[in-house]
Parts: sequence; structure tokens; C-alpha cells
Amino acid sequence: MRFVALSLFLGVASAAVLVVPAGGQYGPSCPCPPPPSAPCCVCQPVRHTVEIGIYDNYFGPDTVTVGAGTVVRWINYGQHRHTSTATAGPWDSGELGHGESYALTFTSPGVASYYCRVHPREMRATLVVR
Ligand SMILES: [Cu+2]
Repeated sequence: MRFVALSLFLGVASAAVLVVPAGGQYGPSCPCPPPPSAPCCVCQPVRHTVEIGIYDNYFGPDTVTVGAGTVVRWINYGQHRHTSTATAGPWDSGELGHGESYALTFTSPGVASYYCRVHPREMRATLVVR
């Protein structure tokens, strides 16, 4: 019975999220204006974004823990070209120049090691998704 009550509560909570008043947060890809305009689509909630810096020649921070559903964005602040490349293969940003970035959404828990293909010896880091 407790579980049922909790589910109902969560149902009410998520219904409330759908009627965020003007000024509420909407995803960058959402094409429709916020209420009170007539709803034209279902807007996705804004995803939490975590930034990881790429420098010459290290990732900072080199170990990052995020919650499932988080967008992780690597930004190259260095002067040289670098990559964010998963050791086990799930992603490879390709070479990023100064100021370029690469973003992924991590939807399920796990631990991934990644490195820079240009500087594989010195640039190594870990991403933990909980
Ligand atoms: Cu590099």
C-alpha cells in the first residue's frame, strides 16, 4: 500500500512539471513557446549538463561522477587538438580544436575510461555514471 501511495505522489509531481508557468525551463530543442500559449508539443525537461575541460595535456577534472540522464560536455580549452575517446569504444569525439566541444547524454549507470587519441599516454580519465 505504501508503494501505491508513493506512485500516486510521483504521478502528481510529474503532472505538475508539465504545467511549468512562463519562465520555467524548457529544453533548447523545444520549438514551442511556454504557456499560456496553446501547447503545440510535449517539451522535454532540461537535462542537467556537466562540463569537463580538455587542456594541454589533461582532462579536468580527470574523474567525474554524474547521475544517469546527465549530458556530459567536453570543451577543448587547450591550444592543441584533442579527443575524448572511450577506451572500450562507445564514443569518440574526433579531433576537437580550441574552443570546440562534444556532448553526450549518459542514460545508464556504469564506469568508462577514456583518453585522448592524440596524447594517449598522458591524457587519461574516468567517467562514472550512477
Ligand atoms: Cu590530447
